Amino acid sequence: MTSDIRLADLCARHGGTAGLVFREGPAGLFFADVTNRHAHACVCLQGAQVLHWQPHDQAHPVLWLSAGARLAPGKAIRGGIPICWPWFGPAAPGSAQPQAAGSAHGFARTQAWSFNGAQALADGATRLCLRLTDTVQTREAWPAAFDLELRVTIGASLGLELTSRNTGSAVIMITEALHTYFRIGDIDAIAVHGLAGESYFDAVAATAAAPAASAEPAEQEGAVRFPGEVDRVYDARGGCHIDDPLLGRQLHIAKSGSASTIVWNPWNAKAERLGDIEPGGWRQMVCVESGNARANTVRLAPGASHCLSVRYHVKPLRTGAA
Ligand code: TA6
Repeated sequence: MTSDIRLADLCARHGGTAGLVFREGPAGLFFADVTNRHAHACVCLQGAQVLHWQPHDQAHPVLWLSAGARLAPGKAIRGGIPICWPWFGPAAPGSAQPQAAGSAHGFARTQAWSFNGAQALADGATRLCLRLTDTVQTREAWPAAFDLELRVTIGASLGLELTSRNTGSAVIMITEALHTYFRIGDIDAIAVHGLAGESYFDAVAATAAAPAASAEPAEQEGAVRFPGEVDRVYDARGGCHIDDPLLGRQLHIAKSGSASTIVWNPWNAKAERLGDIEPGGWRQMVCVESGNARANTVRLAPGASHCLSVRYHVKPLRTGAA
């Protein structure tokens, strides 16, 4: 289907619902823009990736999108909410070899998802549904049959529900994460609360020290702060929140179906190596990701399904806290 027919088809079937407009970007990617009485949002159909969410009462977007993001077919987009699936990290659960270079965090975020519908909800929010099922290409990367659905609810809060279903005849094992980049005032000023006492894998310590350093989990003391690069996978089932005194807000993260919380900021050296973060851009972002990573593998029997869901909302922050 040529792109202009595809765009016309999307507009004909779903355009106009609940403030939804489709557009085609410069590199042929398709975007769904939503404006309702609560917020603006943008979702890229490649990867079903939420790129923007800004409630009307917020002076700044809640999600961070790199000014250096590569908006091109098959390229992972730096920012918003990438969907890491069916593996989080370099390799599929139980696989002997790391995946082919460039496929860290799985393939879902670089695949073209289908747009399955839009709904105007009674409270004025907009719900979008996108879907990805296995293809020859995905089966080459991961020999499994699956049906993956994302429901995005755009309102005064932002909700995502990622449902994985095993449509094959063999058990499948997945790891996953909603790899959310939050927009903050400055990395020096923020703190992440709600993870105190949780054990975590310190990926920075593991790469810097002997392999033994990666074996012993650490325990979080107090709030998470960012004196340098932080890359931690917490065993944590509860929510957390980010205190941002510079932007005067608290970003609240509620979740279900998730046994792992990942906290990441690349700091300057890694940001430069990544190559798609504008100079200094790393100072205005922090990743707090909800998923099931490392040992928290999700096992799906044939026909079984699993739902990972998050809900983000913003509250004012009294100055001086953090
Ligand atoms: O979630 C943290 C992390 O696993 C970091 O180790 C870093 O690799 C980040 O994800 C970004 O990964 P990406 O493949 O999107 O560049």
